[in-house]
Amino acid sequence: MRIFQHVQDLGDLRVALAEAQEVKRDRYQWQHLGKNKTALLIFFNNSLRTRLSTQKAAMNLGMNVIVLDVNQGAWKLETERGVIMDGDKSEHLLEAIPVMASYCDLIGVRSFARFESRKDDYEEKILRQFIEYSGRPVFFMESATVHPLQAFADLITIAENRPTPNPSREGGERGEGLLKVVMTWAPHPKALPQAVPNSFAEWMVAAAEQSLPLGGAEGGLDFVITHPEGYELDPQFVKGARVEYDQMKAFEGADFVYAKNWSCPGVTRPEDYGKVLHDYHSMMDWCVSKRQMAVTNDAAFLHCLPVRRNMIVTDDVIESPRSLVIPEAANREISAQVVLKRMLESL
Ligand code: SN0
Repeated sequence: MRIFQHVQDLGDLRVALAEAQEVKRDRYQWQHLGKNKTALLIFFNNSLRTRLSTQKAAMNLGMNVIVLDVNQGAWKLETERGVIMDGDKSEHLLEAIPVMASYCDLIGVRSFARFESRKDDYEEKILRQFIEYSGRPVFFMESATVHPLQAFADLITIAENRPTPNPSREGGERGEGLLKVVMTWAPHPKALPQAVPNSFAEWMVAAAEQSLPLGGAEGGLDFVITHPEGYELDPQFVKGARVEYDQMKAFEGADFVYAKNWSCPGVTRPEDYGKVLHDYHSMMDWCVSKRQMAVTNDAAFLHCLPVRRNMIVTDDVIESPRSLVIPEAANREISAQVVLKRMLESL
């Protein structure tokens, strides 16, 4: 694997999930693979889980790791070609990328949406330059539009925690024994990227398309997205996934609830790209609480973290035994290790 950006880069998800379980069985069995190989992790934005879990995954594989926080001590980087560099940026990405690449074998990059231009963000202007000018395999550690290491960890967590099939789950109101996964928008005071919901949708749609046996009696997946009007996600990620604007209706019978805030994707009104469309005080009904969880099928709760309590989710729901946020975060080490392992294998 030379690029890890989209679900397709991983190929057959059954194989990938089996590989994740093999990593869990003994995560130190490939120490030879990473010997004398170096992973460079570059962060243009803050990180806790991505930084630690990816570093741990690389160490599990016997790799050396270099972490660079671009904003803490590196030269400020210019990313636009053609500008006269008389401002605060001392170095151009076009020199920095090949230099950084010369010290490593694999590169991971975190660079969030900048919300200056929808086109630049959705064309992945920064990550494209790393792919083009580094000559190294590049994995996305949350880019402007995707967060695939998170979505892979989410899929692993869902597969591990799906309700065990039993005869009473089949047919009837549960449809064909489908596993119901609901992704809900929730309020937040700041404008957040769409990377996490884009990838989660992309991976759930792929899991449904590949008929992963996640439901009862080996049934598939019923994926529903719920959000206020105006927050429609880009069709390249949601494909034909069902959107239900009534949050309570969407939650009915859910087995998993995935909460996340995102700013306006600018699909219907490009001029609103990256905006918070309503004052969050008027949207607090969308905060996931016992009220919505009561109509689910005793759903498990997922969130990528960091999460703002009592904005996205109430204390009691995130602290309940049905909250999987900690095992979900722990699976970030596993998803990263599968990806790094595949990249090492194809060096
Ligand atoms: C990021 C996001 O894409 O939503 C990273 C999630 C993995 N989240 C934030 O930036 C949260 C910032 C905040 O102040 O709550």
